[in-house]
Amino acid sequence: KKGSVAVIEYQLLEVATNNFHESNVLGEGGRGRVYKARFDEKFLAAVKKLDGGGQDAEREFENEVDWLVKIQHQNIVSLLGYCIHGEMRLLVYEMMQNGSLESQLHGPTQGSALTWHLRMKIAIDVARALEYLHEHCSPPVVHRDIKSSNILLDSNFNAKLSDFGLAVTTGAQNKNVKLSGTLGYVAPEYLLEGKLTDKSDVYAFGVVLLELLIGKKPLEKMSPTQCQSLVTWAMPQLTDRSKLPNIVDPVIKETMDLRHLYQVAAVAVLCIQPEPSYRP
Ligand code: ACK
Repeated sequence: KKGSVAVIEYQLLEVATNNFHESNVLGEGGRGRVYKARFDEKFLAAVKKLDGGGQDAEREFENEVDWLVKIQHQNIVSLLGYCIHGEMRLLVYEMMQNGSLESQLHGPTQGSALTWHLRMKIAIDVARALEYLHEHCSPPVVHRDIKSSNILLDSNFNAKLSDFGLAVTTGAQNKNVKLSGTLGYVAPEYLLEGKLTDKSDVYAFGVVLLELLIGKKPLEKMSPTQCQSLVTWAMPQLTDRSKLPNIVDPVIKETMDLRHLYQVAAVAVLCIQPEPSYRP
């Protein structure tokens, strides 16, 4: 046992996932497949089997275990156990029956299960997880990869934050941290200047809020250079209230501090197709 997280025998996981059979695949993530595991009649869990991804993958596996041993919160997915078996790295999580927010919003059901009330509740759940990481952890923890595919929903649609492979604490050592995250969610000051603070998560959370509101995905197929030039292009345009995209509510447009609007609008520009005049 490490903290309250169990070290689980590989053979047990083979049985629980029916030898990692295709029929038990819950989905595919950036670092590997996730399988449904049945330990007995009542107890289900999700097992992430990491692809052998070299040093980066190994570092992310260790980071994920180290953080989730320390961090426990009702809006953060619980790590129940992990397993190291030769080259194999397995992470065992509580089962989140309704999958990711991304698959709910952009999958075949196109968000039809998500009422406005639920969307609001999901936003509050994620905000609670971030409040915990930024305000109650000492030193504060920056997740660095807030996005809809890392927000999981349980059988009652309670939202929990997952994937702490890239999480870091704020502080001096961040100077050498490699630029990472997901394009479309990465804060402009981090992308352009490498400046990382807990506000980078807040920016990404803003993108998630817009996804919840408008049901569209941010522009994730852009190259880093395209994304960077889009952000650089967007910034000066957004210092003028009258140029703000129509998605911003007129009352908010009039009353909100322009610096905040500027940030909201920058997110909106990243989420919605750029104007035809823009050429990356
Ligand atoms: O969107 P999904 O259905 O929900 O597909 C992805 C896939 O695995 C890769 O991340 C699903 N997934 C991840 N963790 C869990 C979990 N703890 N419980 C249930 N499904 C999960 C995710």
